[in-house]
Amino acid sequence: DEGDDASVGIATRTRTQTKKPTPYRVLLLNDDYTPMEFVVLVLRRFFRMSIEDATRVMLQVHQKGVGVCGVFTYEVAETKVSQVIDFARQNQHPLQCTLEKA
Ligand code: TYC
Repeated sequence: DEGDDASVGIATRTRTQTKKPTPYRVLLLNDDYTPMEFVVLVLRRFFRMSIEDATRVMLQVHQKGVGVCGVFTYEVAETKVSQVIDFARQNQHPLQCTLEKA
């Protein structure tokens, strides 16, 4: 009867959805010195964009000051930011990249 180990159940709840990670936007920032073609190369190399998409995002950053490269998990977003900044530094460009909660 109730109280015996054999007859006392354990309450459980089933979650239908698995937990989704918080998305983060990777942003590219404008500056006066980085060549436009280098920014397009960065968008193609690290964000796998077509020439058309890369050119559109580069021009948006150039005109508005900031643009979205993509949305990723925190870990992936952080890696992209580091890769872009390292690559820009290696090429003596001041290009800056950052992330924000989407
Ligand atoms: N403003 C730069 C120029 O006129 C081009 C540029 C675009 C730089 C986007 C950075 O994230 C950037 N050469």
